[in-house]
Amino acid sequence: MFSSAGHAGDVRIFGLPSGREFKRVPVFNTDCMVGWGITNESKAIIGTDADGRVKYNTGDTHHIHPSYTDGIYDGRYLFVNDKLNCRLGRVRLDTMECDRITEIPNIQGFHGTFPDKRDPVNPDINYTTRVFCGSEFSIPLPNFGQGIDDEASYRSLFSCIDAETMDVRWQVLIDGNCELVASSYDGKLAATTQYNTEMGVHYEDMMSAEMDSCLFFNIARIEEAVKDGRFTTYGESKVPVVDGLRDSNTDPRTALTCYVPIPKNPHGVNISPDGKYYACAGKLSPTASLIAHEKVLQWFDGVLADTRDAVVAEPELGLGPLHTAFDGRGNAYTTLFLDSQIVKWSVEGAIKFYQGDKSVQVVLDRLDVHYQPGHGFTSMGETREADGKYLISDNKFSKDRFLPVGPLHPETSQLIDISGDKMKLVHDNPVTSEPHDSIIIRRDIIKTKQVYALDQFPLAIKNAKESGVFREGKKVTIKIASQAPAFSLREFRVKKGDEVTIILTNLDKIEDLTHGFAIERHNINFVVNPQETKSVTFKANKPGVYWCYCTHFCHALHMEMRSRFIVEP
Ligand code: CUK
Ligand code: CUA
Ligand code: CA
Repeated sequence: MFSSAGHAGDVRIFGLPSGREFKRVPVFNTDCMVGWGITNESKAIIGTDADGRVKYNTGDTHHIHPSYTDGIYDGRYLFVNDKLNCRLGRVRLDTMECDRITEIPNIQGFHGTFPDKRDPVNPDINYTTRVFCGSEFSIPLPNFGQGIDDEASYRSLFSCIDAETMDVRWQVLIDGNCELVASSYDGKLAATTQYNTEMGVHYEDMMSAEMDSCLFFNIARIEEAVKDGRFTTYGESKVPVVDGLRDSNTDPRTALTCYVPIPKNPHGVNISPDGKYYACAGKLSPTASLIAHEKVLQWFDGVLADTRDAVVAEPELGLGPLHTAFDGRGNAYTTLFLDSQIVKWSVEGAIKFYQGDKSVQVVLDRLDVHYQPGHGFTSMGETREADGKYLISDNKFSKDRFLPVGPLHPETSQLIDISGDKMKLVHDNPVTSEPHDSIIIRRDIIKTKQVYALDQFPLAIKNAKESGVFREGKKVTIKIASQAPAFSLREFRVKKGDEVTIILTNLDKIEDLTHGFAIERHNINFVVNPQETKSVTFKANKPGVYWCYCTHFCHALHMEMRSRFIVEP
């Protein structure tokens, strides 16, 4: 299970069904264990300001989704959003490390994200090439001080990022906002729920209308418009922005967007594993709305007159419905925030009921969870191979459920067996705030590299004999190697005022033999895995002797694994 960690800014990896946590992968946060945000290599990925400092060291991840091939996770990438600083991060699944971060222009509140599942026009491309990103907060465009009080002109954009290059490909100007995002299995559509079709600035305005929307994007048409030059740009951004506003898209045969009305401040949009339906939870309405993929396509073909007719069911489920997951056997599981429940319901049953057959039992089971669930998700549930084994309810409150640990409580992650007719709660975990959204991947899909290869690192030294202190004016480069239980240099000397770059290569080849490198009173701390190279750059300002030591327990002589960094006055 891979979880986005909310305002902690990282990604977490758990084993199931035990719920044991294996690893945290820093992405938008700073992590002094591995040195994320400290090493030059990680800073280059995160992005730096003119002074070489990390541009943002905060983040708020909400959604995490892996790349697909043929409707199934392919083990290449994980994509994770940062709502706070509008960035998309990419984690390589072979090393479980973040390798790219892209900042999206022209938006605020980047919330929902989902990779596409195949190309809308080229049938040979059956894997993820784009990532869709929705922005929740509307702002003046461009946002450099004009239009502050003209709130009616604030707008949100829907963005598309290239999954390989991580460049922002295009954006769509819309009415209302974006919240969650989904992508269709045939690649043709992306969807986002909109709770603020009112385009209110204050919460009472945002909930004034009875109906909001699920908004659909016709990907092939949008890319056609970009190709034809039918776009604008804002401020310094070069990203093409096409017009997806309501009034500009009233002719279905040319429309880029389709607004399907649903009640009320909807939350969550999830597509069923057969690719047929989008389930949107009502949040302020006790219902979920089921929208048929085929009917939305019919509207774009000019065959379906009223967009509301794309809704094929709207079952009443309970209070505060947020997110829906599927088991691949025709059942849906919706989290009820206010009722603190998971409700299991039949998709076909709900459709028949909506068509008028009131004898059908729509709701099949209810299970109390502890307490107030946000996301619920099933094993492989967002793929064609939904296996119907497990559902996890990530609950926002634990209250009195675990040993008290002070005013900040852990949250509760609950494992539910959904293989039978009745849901069964089988395990509970306290989790550090906050696993926001997660996905459960079958383990055979993940194939990791357990040891690096030195030739991946241009700065690596191949042999301890290449170690040394290399001076060019006031710039000093220290090349050093780690090999248990010693660093290749017992000491290295620089002069006060030098700019020092330390390049550390771990020459140990054995799996799991990681070393750390920390310098007393210099705010430097990172690890190098076997056959990996990392570097740090800093100013030597304080004359003296500073011990460098290995922080990662590596050997019986781990404590003795040290070197002296000497700054001459
Ligand atoms: S949103 Cu938080 S519970 Cu950001 Cu995924 Cu629904
Ligand atoms: Cu090397 Cu501890
Ligand atoms: Ca609303």
